[in-house]
Amino acid sequence: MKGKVLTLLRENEKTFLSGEKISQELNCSRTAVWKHIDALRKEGFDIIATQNKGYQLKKSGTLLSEHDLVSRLKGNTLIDKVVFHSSVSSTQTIAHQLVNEGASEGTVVVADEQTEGRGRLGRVWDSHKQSGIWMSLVLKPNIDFRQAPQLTLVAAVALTRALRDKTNLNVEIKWPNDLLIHGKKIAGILTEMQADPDRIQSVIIGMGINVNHQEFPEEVSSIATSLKLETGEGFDRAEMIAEILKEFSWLYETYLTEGFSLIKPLWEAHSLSIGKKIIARRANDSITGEAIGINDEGVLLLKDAKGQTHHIYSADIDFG
Ligand code: BTX
Repeated sequence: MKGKVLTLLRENEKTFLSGEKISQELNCSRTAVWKHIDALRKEGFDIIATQNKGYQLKKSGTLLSEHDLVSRLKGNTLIDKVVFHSSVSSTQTIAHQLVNEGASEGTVVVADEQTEGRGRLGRVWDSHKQSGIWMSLVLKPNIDFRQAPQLTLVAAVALTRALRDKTNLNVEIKWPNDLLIHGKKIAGILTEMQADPDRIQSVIIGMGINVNHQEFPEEVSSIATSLKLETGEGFDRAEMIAEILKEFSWLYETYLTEGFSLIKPLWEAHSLSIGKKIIARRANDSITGEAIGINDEGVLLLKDAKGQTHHIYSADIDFG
């Protein structure tokens, strides 16, 4: 009910809504309306009340809340359930647990803080409270498990488009899972899979975006940036999440119906790696060469000095 009150206020942001109107719309008492307004204010929503006019939402709260997210994601055809925690070890861990308990496609786990946020290969992902977007999305695509890494690229396109749209910043994709602004990391994607021998059970797409950070811990301060550091402005994280998931939703649907070939040009349009001399560091070796593109499977193609083309399925990339 609190979420519904919030939705109504948001839908009427430019006017006042009387307590009576809200109570009629939601079929509850005016006292109940007042209680929900009070609870929303405690969550950080700036709701003004004027006698004879009613309530008006001034601006969204700086705190993330489940009600706010539910209200923003209403209408997103992919999102089935929103699970919000103020603090968790990792949204990936929670998403895996939820899948084991039967969570459906479109379950999204969002946290204000992660105490054990992780990147690839067990690396640490700094996930301070009240600054970033830390979320994991459960997918159950009917695809071959070898195609699952393509979903990282779909997510990279969605994130890039959403961040560019909301900030006008030149966000670029560094294959396969980093988003950079002016060469510094603004976001990372972690794709994890649960699979039986013959089929994918679920793919969990973890996205970490640095939004309102003023500073970073020493370990990452030279390589990381945030939207606030780049623009001088703070951003509403719930609004940003809604935009990212809106982009992801249609791109994912396009991917499932049309295949990766339609996603590929969108990815290439924002790629920082293509045409650059790079060093691909794999588990057991490194290859230096020019990144000449990705193929229809999303695999990076690297041409070495001898003109031989290597297929890079997984690696860390440094620019040479
Ligand atoms: P990655 O392995 O490509 O990058 C990890 C590296 O990035 C770290 O070793 C560190 O150098 C640097 N780093 C750590 N924290 C940050 C940060 N906040 N900003 C920029 N650079 C940083 C990238 O892995 C994938 C990250 C996915 C994070 C999401 S958050 C929601 C979900 N839950 C979870 O535990 N992980 C994912």
